Amino acid sequence: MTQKIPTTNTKVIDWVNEIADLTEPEAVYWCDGSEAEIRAINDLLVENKTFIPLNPKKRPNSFLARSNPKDVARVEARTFICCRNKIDAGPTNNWAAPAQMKKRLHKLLKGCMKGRTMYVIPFSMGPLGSDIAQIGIEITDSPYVVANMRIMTRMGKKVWGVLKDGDFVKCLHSVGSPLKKGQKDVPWPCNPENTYITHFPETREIISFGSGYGGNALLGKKCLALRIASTMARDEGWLAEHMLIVGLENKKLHIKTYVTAAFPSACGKTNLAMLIPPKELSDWKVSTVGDDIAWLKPKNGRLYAINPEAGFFGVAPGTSAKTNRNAIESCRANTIFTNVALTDDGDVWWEGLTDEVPAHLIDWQGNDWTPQSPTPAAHPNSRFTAPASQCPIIDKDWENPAGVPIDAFIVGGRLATNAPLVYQSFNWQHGVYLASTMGSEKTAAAEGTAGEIRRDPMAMLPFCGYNMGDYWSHWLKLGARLAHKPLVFRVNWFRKDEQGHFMWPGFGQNMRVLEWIVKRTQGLAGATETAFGYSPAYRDLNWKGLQMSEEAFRALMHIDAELALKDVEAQALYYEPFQKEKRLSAALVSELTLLKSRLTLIRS
Ligand code: TSX
Ligand code: MN
Repeated sequence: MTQKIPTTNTKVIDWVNEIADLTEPEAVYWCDGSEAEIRAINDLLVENKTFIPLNPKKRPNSFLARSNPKDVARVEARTFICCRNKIDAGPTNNWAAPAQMKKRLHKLLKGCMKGRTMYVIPFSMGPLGSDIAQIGIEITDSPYVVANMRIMTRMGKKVWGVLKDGDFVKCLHSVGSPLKKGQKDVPWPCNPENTYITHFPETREIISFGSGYGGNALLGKKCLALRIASTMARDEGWLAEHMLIVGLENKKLHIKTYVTAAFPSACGKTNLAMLIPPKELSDWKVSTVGDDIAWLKPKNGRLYAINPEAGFFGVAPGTSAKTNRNAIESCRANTIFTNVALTDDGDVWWEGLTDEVPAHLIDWQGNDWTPQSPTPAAHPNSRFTAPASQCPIIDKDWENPAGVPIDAFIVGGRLATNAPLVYQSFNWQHGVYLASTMGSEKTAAAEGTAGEIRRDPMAMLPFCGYNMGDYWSHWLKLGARLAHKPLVFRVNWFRKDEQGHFMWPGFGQNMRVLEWIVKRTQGLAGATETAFGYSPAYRDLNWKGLQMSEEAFRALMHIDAELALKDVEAQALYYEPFQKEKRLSAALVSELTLLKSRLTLIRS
């Protein structure tokens, strides 16, 4: 079938021709985003055994994919920022010189799509035509990527009308597994030995080779919307952040505000984005704008945020009707599941989905599984790809091209000791300091000493496309110029007592913390000055329907000055590489000095 080329943009046409000449695919297909197209792609994936159709009575129009066991997650060791000067990638990124990396990739890409179809996917990150949105074009030899990109982005022919003869982010992806004449394909082609996830921020290009999984392959997400977009945002004066966006409304109080939140992995970000308040707090309505990425632009002295994505690529294990009913509803149909288990009646299952474990399953590697099996049925990083529009509490303005106004930034981590439930920064500068030092405790002994904090500044450690020190300076400068700065809050749902029990019930009960945060933005809630920031007193939180004594709350909020001073020393060490490179703002050094003096004054 010969297609009419759907664009007159010569930059697109020249690039597509150049890549086709280099990679030598059997055919080139321009995606239009139509229903007929996705039906044909799904049929092809079923025929290739990449997709197993699920029971249409249980899970309409949904599919299960099983990846190669060597291709199950993002590969940070193989992820590169390729800018001219190494120092501009900073001490937290892998760096390669652009010309050298291009040379290496050129060798790998030569003929790499032989025997495959090359798909051209036009997509918009953000509502089509929004002035906060960006257009990308992904070239890929993976139909699985096409099916996922159709859920995760606004994909299809409408993009050409918005792009016209404008610029776009070039996203080139190959599974790196060419087929010889007559060679039978495998369900999950990939090339783990030669995987490279590379970013060229100066020319706004992404080249990804060898992996078909998640952020390695769906290039609109981590590669474009975070790594490339963060450098665009630095250059153009906005923010591209690894944050959920949530609407919080209380009709009785005549409040509707939006907040964003950054957390490292395994803190329940998607759960917070879709939180269901306990019944005693049912005058609050929570609505989801996004669960992973926020693009924020200043306008009239305020920050307005859009969710650049159109779907959820959520971690399946641990997601249940109890922990996140809205996520479960979101993937009831029209969903791609990757690396979860298959039930005997053609549905999906994963650890934590139900209290009762099925007596028999097919595990993520296609093997028989019973509750006695030594390995999990679903891979710990197994995923659902579901349309955001299917979320029961999706915000009415989630596709508003103007974005939603943001009143607060929440940052947090997973800390067992000496990290209070919630506190507010003294000001913007102090808030940037709090976000720059956030992180989670290392758990496995293999990853270092338990109790040690793995810093994940703004949850951007693997996703910032430039020097992290410069990124902090960008935050400081951008906020300083805002007339209406979002308030910054640090939270921790994971404090444990001496017996190792969680001290805070978490989940829906976090609404009490969100209520205090929203009321702070409106000047409606009290706080007390502590060494860490402004903290709620017992009387400042709404306790209706939750039994927690003042004593228990005090323990949850307690600051041990001695332990905190040890952490100040650790933070100074953590800042050192940025300081050596002269990329650390004096403002952050000052914040550390001020915290140290506050703690010294209260040390007994
Ligand atoms: O997602 C979580 N959130 C945020 C919810 C909006 N999780 C799940 C772990 C991360 C994937 C949590 N786990 C949270 C939380 O607030 N808190 C905890 C810790 C915890 C676990 C179990 C209980 C309490 C706290 N169980 C009981 O209290 C009975
Ligand atoms: Mn994420």
